[in-house]
Amino acid sequence: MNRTFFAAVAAVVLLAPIHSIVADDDTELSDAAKYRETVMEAVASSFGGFIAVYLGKVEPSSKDKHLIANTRALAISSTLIGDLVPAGSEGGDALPLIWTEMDTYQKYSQDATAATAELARAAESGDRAAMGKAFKAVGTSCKTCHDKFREDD
Ligand code: ASC
Repeated sequence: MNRTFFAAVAAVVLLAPIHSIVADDDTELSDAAKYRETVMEAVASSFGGFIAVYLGKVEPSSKDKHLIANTRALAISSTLIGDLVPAGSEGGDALPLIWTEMDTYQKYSQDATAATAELARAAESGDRAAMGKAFKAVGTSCKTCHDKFREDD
């Protein structure tokens, strides 16, 4: 295998995960729907990062730093949820009900903003019990909205 070919294969392999997030395989989706998925992936990733550290599945050298950074990222990306459903962005896993019950969607998005901000505050305080309580509230917020507005997996 010559060097250029090897470099080309390596580039494809390394870039594949980024491509799968930025450009959905479903070419029917509008850019706005793809953007919704990109932001929701960021929300899920930072929540997942917090959970992995909080539950001790990983033990980074500075545990507090990871709890704080993941929950700050989560709180920031969650502030975008209310803006992810403009007219014309229907599709993907988002159920059409969002656009007929927009007030409820917006209320849930505000709940997510509040719950994730509380989790970030709990992480910054270092209080494990407060983190546990806020963690549950964030999970409930995700689930409440998904049960009503997201297509079942
Ligand atoms: C996640 C994720 C969700 C929520 C949900 C909580 O990490 O991707 O959709 O948590 O499972 O109930």
